[in-house]
Amino acid sequence: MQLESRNSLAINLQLKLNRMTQPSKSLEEIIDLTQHPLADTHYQQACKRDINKHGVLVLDGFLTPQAIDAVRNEGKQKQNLAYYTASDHNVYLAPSDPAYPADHIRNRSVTSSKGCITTDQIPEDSPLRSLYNNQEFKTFLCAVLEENSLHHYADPLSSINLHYAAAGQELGWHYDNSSFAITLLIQKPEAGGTFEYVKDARNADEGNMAHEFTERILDGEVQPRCLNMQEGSLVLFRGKNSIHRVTPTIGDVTRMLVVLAYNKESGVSLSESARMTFYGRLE
Ligand SMILES: O=C(O)CCC(=O)C(=O)O
Ligand SMILES: [Fe+2]
Repeated sequence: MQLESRNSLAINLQLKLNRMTQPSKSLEEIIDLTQHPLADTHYQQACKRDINKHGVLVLDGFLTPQAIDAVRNEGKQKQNLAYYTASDHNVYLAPSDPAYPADHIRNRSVTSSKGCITTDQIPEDSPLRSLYNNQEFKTFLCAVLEENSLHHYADPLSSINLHYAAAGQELGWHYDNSSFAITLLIQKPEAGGTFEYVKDARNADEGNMAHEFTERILDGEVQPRCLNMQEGSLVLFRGKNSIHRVTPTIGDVTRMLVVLAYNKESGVSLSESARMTFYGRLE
């Protein structure tokens, strides 16, 4: 064997070993555990009361400044890989129903536009991977959200997503399909990019789609609440019945937001149609 290729073999091996032995980041490097003692049952109970009362929990200063910087830099480096979508949808995120006219709230069209990178595009040593997989973090989430266990998505795309909303991009009014969402704001725009919501506007479990009330919200006749999110805030939001939107970004600073998605059961993939819509590919 040539000396050169033996050397490059040795270097490759060393690189692999480094990667294998590089410890994943510990929780205290990523989260301010003094402000947010995740393992403390009193803290967990207080968070649970908060989200049950308000439908949302905002933990400011959750990420350490180092973790925010690291993820922001990763986001900037990978932005060229983002898949951009602009889609028209109704607030129920359901195919239109011919039983109603096209301008009825059931079928009324709103626009969402954003870019997104997927789990497989998040760097191996990203704090996001350490956080997402951390058992203490998952135990905290289970306690607050009253879930038995949380599992990663079986497909390679859907567990950790980083969203980009550049100037003019927005998320139209909608009700989520999932019962909770977990987000981290990484970069706040100069203006706009505001999360607005109306708590418990409908009751999907009782089949109450609240057509009239929802229409009044879209017509601007109901004053929504605004969430005050800062860079580094963790937001837990129950969006199934609380309609929400994110207003268009204003200015040159792109809104960057991480979505951490878990399943109640293991081995579940995001549906193929949703993956094609959001990511433009299946794997
Ligand atoms: O961007 C946000 O803050 C919220 C995202 C959201 O509502 C969603 O992905 O369903
Ligand atoms: Fe949503």
